[in-house]
Amino acid sequence: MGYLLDGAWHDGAEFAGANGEFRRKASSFRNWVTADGAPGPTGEGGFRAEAGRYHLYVSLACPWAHRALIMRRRKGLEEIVGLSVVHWHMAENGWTFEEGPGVIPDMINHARYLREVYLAADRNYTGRVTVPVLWDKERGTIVNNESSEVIRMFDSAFDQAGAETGTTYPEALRGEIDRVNARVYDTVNNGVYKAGFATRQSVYDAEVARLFESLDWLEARLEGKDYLVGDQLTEADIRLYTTLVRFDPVYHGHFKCNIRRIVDYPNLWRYLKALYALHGFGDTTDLVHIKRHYYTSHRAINPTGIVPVGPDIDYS
Ligand SMILES: N[C@@H](CCC(=O)N[C@@H](CS)C(=O)NCC(=O)O)C(=O)O
Repeated sequence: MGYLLDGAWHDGAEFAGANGEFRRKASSFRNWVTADGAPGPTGEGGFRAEAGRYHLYVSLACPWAHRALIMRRRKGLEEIVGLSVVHWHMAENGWTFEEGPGVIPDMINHARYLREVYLAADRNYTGRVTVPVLWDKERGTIVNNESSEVIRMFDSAFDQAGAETGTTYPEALRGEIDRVNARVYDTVNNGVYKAGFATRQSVYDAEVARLFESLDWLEARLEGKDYLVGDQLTEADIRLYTTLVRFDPVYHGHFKCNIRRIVDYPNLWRYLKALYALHGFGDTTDLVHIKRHYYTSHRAINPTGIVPVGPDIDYS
């Protein structure tokens, strides 16, 4: 755990704000790969979608990076966008490429620590060194390190560069997808972190209450339905999936989100199992990296680093 300040690495975590709440800092590289290289919604242009030009850095443990991994597989981008996978253990040096099962070393920047990739893009970088990272081999820089934007690029920018067609962000459903995403992001995807890293009882109590209100709302929403928005798989499902699949194995115990488990919700459990079975979902879910990462990396909330054996869950 640590961060870069003017290009220098500092060990230590500043999770809590003054009131004991967890604050997630905004991502800092916000350019977009587009079909023709025109600027996207933010940042500068010059990042045209091309096979072989871009490289994705992920952790298999991280729910934000997992979104990008699902989209990369589902859009048939595995031959088009390269991949490196960090080691699950994030300690005093942040994410590393230490050898281990499932780790894919960095053959692009030959980094030992992920921070070297950030420094290759900006040698005076200040901020957290997070995954996912989308790297441009041609310009030698980070295009974007915000997962919600990386999945939008993967969804459409590469369609003429050899990707599978089909979108998870169809025009007619965008308003509804955005509304669902907003609540799910704040109270579920990030909600589990806000509960887990709270350092005051009242903050934890409030965040857990908000999280379970949203899970109850999702449970009702999925009654008689296979997907969150419309009757097709959308980005909203991908964004919810990566939190749901980590919930019972990690967030329920490690982050103390334990009013109910996902298996206790008939609709959410049916929905989670159905998504798990789809191409790109279960086959990108690595419960070994997931459990080891959380339980061994967050020593402030699990000082022994012991990884629990259970729960015994069969997602298939
Ligand atoms: N807003 C970012 C968040 C990414 C993020 O926080 N990733 C975590 C792993 S789950 C990370 O790399 N944390 C390292 C750190 O904060 O030092 C996104 O969605 O892409």
